[in-house]
Formats: sequence, C-alpha cells, structure tokens
Amino acid sequence: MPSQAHLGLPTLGVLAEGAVLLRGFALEQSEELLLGIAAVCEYAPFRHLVTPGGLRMSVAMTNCGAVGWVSDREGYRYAALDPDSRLPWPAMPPTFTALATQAAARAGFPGFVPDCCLVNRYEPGARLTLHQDRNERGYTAPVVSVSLGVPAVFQFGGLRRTDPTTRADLEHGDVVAWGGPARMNFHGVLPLREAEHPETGNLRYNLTFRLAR
Ligand code: MD3
Ligand code: FE
Repeated sequence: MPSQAHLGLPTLGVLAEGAVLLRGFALEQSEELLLGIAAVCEYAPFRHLVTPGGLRMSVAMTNCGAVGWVSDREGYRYAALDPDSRLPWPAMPPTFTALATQAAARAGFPGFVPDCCLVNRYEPGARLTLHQDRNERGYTAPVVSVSLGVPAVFQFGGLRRTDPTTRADLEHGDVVAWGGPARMNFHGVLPLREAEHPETGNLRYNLTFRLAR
C-alpha cells in the first residue's frame, strides 16, 4: 500500500533527512488560513522587497508575528516594525500558530512555537532562486511551510549551492517541516505556472513559520 490516502489520513513523506512533507495537512483549514492572510495584508500590505543587490523580488511579501523578514539595500534581517508603516507587524492569528505547532509535532519536532510568519505571494512567473534561510538567530528550531492555491515546483538541494537538486510539487494544503540536517539546505521555487485555483485565482501563497529570535 503506497500511501495512507485510503485511510483518509494525510500522507507523510520524507523529502530528505529532516525534511518531512505532510500532504494535505492544512487542507481543512485552507479557507481560514486565506481569511487570515486577507486580515494580515489589510494591515501590512504585500510589497515587493528589494534585495541588497538592488533587484526587486518577484514574490510579494508581508509578515505577521513578533518580527518579520525584510530585505533592502542594507541587507536581509528580521525586524519588529514594518518598514513601510513603522508599526509592529500584525499579530499571528491563533489558527496559524496552532497549525505550525501541530504540523511540526507530526513531523517529529515537538514544542515548536514560531514567533514569525512570512507570507509569500506568487503571481504567474514569480520565483525564488536557490537560497538558504540563515537570518534566524538559531537553527535548532524547524521551519514549517504551508502552501495554498496554485501548485508550485519546489527545488531543494544540499548544503552547497552547487549540490544536485531534486524537485517536489507543493500543492494547496501541503505542509513541509524542515529541521535537523535539512534546515540549512539550499532551496527555491521555479517560476509559477499560469493556472487557476478555485480559492486563490492565479495566485499561490506560502506561509513560512520560523523561530527567528
Ligand atoms: C528548506 N519559501 O520563504 S517553502 C522562504 O514556497 C522560502 O515560498 C518557499 O523558501 C516558498 O524562505 C519555500 C519551503 C521551505 C521553507 C524554508 C526552508 C524550505 C526550506 C528552510 C530550510 C530548508
Ligand atoms: Fe527559504
């Protein structure tokens, strides 16, 4: 029997050591999560950040939680204030925190309580080139990511940019937890294909939960 789908349970797959894919883990909560995103971006609108090299990112971003990930000509960092409004980021909706904690536990990382949720919004063609997440204070906590809307091709490699990469489709409701030896792996997202999703139109959203501080 190749999967647990016949039992009505989300499947658990291991993409790499420390990288656990929970297919459909967030499916039942997708509408609530999308409402949460709408509430967050009313207060802290999506924006296209600029990289330290001066390039406009194709992925639009916002944050909720105690700190948010930002980028500008000065570099990448976590900041307690939204640089656009100079106000604190909106609080993380309780459903977001609960989902991240439950998914991490299911993936083998008990006791994960994130302080930051980066919200990425992809329009057709938007992509994230291979990178490492290395702006957090420590790397013992996992990163939990939730995909919503149009599916994307996710690319992940090893600890060096030039290591060979593999690909996985991340679909609406999928959750991935990255911890242990996979925490520093290079990863990225290929340009989003033009497609329609009943709940998001031609967009993809990704929530990334982290313990940044
Ligand atoms: C592997 N986001 O925001 S989620 C990011 O789909 C980011 O928007 C992608 O990479 C997205 O930094 C990918 C999957 C993911 C997230 C964090 C990771 C994979 C990871 C951290 C370490 C290793
Ligand atoms: Fe990343």
